[in-house]
Amino acid sequence: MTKSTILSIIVAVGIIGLALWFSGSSGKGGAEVGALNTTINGDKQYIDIVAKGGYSPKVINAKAGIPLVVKMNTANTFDCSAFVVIPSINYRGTLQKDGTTEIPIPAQPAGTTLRGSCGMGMYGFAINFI
Ligand SMILES: [Cu+2]
Repeated sequence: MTKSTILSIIVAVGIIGLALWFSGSSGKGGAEVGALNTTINGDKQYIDIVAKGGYSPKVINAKAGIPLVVKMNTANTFDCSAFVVIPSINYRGTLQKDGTTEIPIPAQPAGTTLRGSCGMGMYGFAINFI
């Protein structure tokens, strides 16, 4: 082997090593998606919230840019958390007392937060689009 062949092998190994290192670190970046609380199914994402004496979870991380369906689950919910207001999408609705009411939310831009509350504003929840 000539010196230049050896040199080019060293350079090639170096480039491959760098490429692997970068793809490894971007893989870790991708794992941040695990911070999402929603379940993505097809071109929509879904989150279950329990509405009873407030909302649980109160803070949700959702994916920006795709529609979200909030599934509000109630079980003998007779308090005011059964009335949901999400001002920025003009949503006002009464949940069924027992069961699941779906609230469709159109795709939102990254870095925005959508806030919802009960009718009187004493119980709240927030959805961060990341
Ligand atoms: Cu209330």
